[in-house]
Amino acid sequence: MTLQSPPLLELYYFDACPYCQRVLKKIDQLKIKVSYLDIYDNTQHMEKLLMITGRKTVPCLFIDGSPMFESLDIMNWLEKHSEQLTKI
Ligand SMILES: N[C@@H](CCC(=O)N[C@@H](CS)C(=O)NCC(=O)O)C(=O)O
Repeated sequence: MTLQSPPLLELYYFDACPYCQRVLKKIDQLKIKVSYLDIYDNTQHMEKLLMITGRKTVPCLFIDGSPMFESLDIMNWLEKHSEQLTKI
């Protein structure tokens, strides 16, 4: 995937999820700007995740509105596109 402009990144997650933690660590390492949506901190986030994807599974990274599941896929995608992403 070639990115035309830096995409909006939104991560649905919760703290106690180990798969989320490894994605959070990768985001931190790469210093990528991401919006965080904790699904237990705010039930509206979980409802939105369920409404859009039909699933409650996290981590889920929305890339310009398109959901990506699987922590390893998300980490690989972030790594691959890191240079084109907005940094903090
Ligand atoms: N293989 C997935 C596992 C993700 C997973 O099992 N997440 C748990 C939380 S730790 C979850 O969301 N379970 C609830 C569900 O799938 O509905 C990954 O690596 O992302």
